[in-house]
Amino acid sequence: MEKMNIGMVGAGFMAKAHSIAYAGMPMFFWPAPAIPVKKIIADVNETLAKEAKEKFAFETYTTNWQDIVNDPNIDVVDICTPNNTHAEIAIAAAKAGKHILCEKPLSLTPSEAKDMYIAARDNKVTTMVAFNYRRTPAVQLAKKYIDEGALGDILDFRGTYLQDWSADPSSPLSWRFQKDICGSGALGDIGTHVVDMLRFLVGDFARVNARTATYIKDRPIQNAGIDSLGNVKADNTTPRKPVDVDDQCIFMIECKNGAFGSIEATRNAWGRNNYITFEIHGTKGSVYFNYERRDELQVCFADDKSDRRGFRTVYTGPNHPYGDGLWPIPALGIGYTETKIVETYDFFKAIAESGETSPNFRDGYAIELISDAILTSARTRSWVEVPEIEE
Ligand code: SOE
Repeated sequence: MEKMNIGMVGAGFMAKAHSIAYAGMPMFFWPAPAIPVKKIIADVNETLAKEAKEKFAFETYTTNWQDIVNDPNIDVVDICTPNNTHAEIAIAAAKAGKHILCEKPLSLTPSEAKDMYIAARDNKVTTMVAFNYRRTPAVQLAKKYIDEGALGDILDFRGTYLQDWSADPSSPLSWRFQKDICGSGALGDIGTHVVDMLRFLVGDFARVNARTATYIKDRPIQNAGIDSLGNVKADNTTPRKPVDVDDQCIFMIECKNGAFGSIEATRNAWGRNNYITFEIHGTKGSVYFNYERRDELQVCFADDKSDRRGFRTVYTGPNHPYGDGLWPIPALGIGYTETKIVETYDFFKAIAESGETSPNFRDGYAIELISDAILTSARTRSWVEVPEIEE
C-alpha cells in the first residue's frame, strides 16, 4: 500500500489533533487510501519541536519549515500554525509540488487566499482546509437528506458557534486576539466553521449584513508560545495590551438560491463550551444539529402523520455517512478525533485518486471573501455583496 510522507509545521493543539488522525485513519478506513508516515515536524521553538517529535511519533524535527518544503521525500505539508504564516508556507509548498492540508481559516486576507488558491491550482496539488466539523457524520447525514430532497426547498437557517473560554478578562492576549496574527477574532476563529458548514449544506452566500463587538478591550500580554485557550489565567500584575479583533459577530445571510439565515459566533458566552448548532427549515421538513450532542441529528418531516409529527432523534452509526469505517454501534460516540480522522481519510483519498475534495483552497478563498464582506458590513452597517471568486 502506498505511503504518504508528512511534514507538519507547528507543534501545538492542532499538531496533536492531526497526528492522532494520521495514526488512526488506517485503523478506521481499511484498506486506507495511503499509509501516513510522520516524517518531520517543525516549530520555531526547538523545545516544542523536540518534544513533539517524541510525543507525536515523528522521525525527526526541525526549527525551519523550509527544511520540510525543500525535502524531496515529503509528499504532504500540513500547516498547523497561526493564520499569518499560512500563505508563505502554503505557496512555497505548492510550488514544491506538495499536497497541502492547512488549518482554518485559510489566510489573513482574501488577497493571500487568492494567491494560495492560484499557487495550488497552477501546481496541480490537492488541498484541504481543516474545517473538520462538516465531517461529523450527523452533519453529513443532514447533507444527504438535503441532497435527496427530503427537506424540500430550503427556506431559512440559523447557525451558532458559542464558547466561553475567553469570557474572563484575565484570559491572555494570545495570538487569537492580535489582528496582525489572526486577521479577525471570533469570526475567523470559529464563525468560519459555521460559514463552511452552511455553505456546504445550504449553498453559496450572495450578501451579508453584520454586527461585531469587542467586549473585553484589553487583555494581559502573553509572550508567544502555545495558546492556552483561556486555561492559564494571567495575574493582575501582568501588563495589558488593547484587543483589536471582534469578541462577537452576528450576521444575516442571503444565499444565491434564495435561502435566508443568520450565524452567531462568540467566545464570551458563559456556559457555552463548543456549542456549534444549526437548524435548517425546508418546504418538506427540518433538521437540527448540536455538536455537543454530535451522535444525534434531530429531524422532522412534514409528511409524518399529524398525530405523531415532531422532531425525532436519529443516532448516527454504521448505516450513515462514514459508517463503514467508524464505530459499529450507533451512538457509541463520535469525538473530535473522529472528525479529524474522517478529514484525513477524505484528503488522502482525494490525493490517491488525483481528485479534488472540499473544503479546498478555493472554498477557503470563498470563505475569506465572505469574512471580508462581513467585516465591511459591520463597519458600514449595511448589506454587503460577497464578491465572486477571481479565477
Ligand atoms: C478556539 O476557539 C478553537 O480552538 C478553534 O480555533 C478551533 O478551530 C475549534 O475547533 C475549537 O476552538
